[in-house]
Amino acid sequence: MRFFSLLLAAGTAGLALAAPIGEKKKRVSKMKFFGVNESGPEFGNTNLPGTKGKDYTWPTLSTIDTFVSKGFNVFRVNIMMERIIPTTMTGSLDSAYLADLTTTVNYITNKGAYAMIVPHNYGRYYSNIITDTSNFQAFWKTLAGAFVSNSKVIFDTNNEYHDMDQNLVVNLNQAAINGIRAAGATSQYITVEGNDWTGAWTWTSGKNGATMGALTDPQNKTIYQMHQYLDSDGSGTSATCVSSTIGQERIQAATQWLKSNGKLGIIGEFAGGANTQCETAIQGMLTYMNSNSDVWLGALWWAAGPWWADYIYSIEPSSGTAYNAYMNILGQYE
Ligand SMILES: *[C@@H]1O[C@H](CO)[C@@H](O)[C@H](O)[C@H]1NC(C)=O
Ligand SMILES: CC(=O)N[C@H]1CO[C@H](CO)[C@@H](O)[C@@H]1O
Repeated sequence: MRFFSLLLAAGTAGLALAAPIGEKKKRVSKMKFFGVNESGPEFGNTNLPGTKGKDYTWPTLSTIDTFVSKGFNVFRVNIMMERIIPTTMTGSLDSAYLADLTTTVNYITNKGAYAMIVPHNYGRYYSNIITDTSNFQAFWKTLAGAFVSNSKVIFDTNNEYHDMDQNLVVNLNQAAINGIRAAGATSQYITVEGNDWTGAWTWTSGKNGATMGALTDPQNKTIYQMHQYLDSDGSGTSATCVSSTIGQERIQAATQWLKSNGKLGIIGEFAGGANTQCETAIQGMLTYMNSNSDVWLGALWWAAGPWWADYIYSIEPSSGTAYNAYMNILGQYE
């Protein structure tokens, strides 16, 4: 039993909530990464490229400080492919969007944290499923080329492929790995995502388990990114969780898959509503991950960002619904 288990017991009894949110917790997790999604640059995606400040925005940098001071060490920065490389995937970087992305990334990595760059594109470019793997490889070679010298950047090939041919999803992930490494970005971690919204709970019952293990990376620094919400359909749209034990239950089979296949995983998105049942379920999942930290490298809450308003999972400091419900809980696992 590790120290965090004691904290967890205290939390269940309501005692951990006595700690002020501003207090930095002792790092008790064995997991390498713990962090949040940063939303904003991918907003307004029905208007491409759209206008900064009107259709989309960038994270408020001071909020990064708040998370870092509490021990969070990874930020998943959501961008749009069409904004960073407009018109065609074989095109060039948009200098204004790249400058803003670089400002955000450097701010994060200068604090010693990791910045995970993820095109929030669901395997689509201008709403069409990406079928040309060589164009996708070119996209990634160009984008990764801008961050070659920053080893604290993590490249996430795409957010939540879904309703796509399974082999295509595998091939797109492989093309991204090839493009990133061909750019000379050899020190960075890459996360790959599966079909079916990369759900952990369907990883082995669906087709990901049978196919995604085939990916190869010459640097052997590829992590399998899965997402897990705890509402009935696993979509992350309800504040109600199925049960207080649904967290660990939903990731058990995926954990076994990682172990049997010698792979490493990360839960790139998870969240629950601000209620006792969800809070217990979230703690159960993180505790389970912590005790399987040989394969689970970390977890990232969905989501922070300045434009979430009263969104059920908003962890934006300091008014977000989840900020107040979950910061002390998550603080046990950073
Ligand atoms: C690649 O990484 C995995 C996961 O850490 C490890 O089990 C495996 O031994 C590594 N393979 C090589 C060839 O280093
Ligand atoms: C579960 C969840 O919050 N999904 C959101 C992911 O991000 C996109 C784009 O910001 C939103 O539209 C989804 O609602």
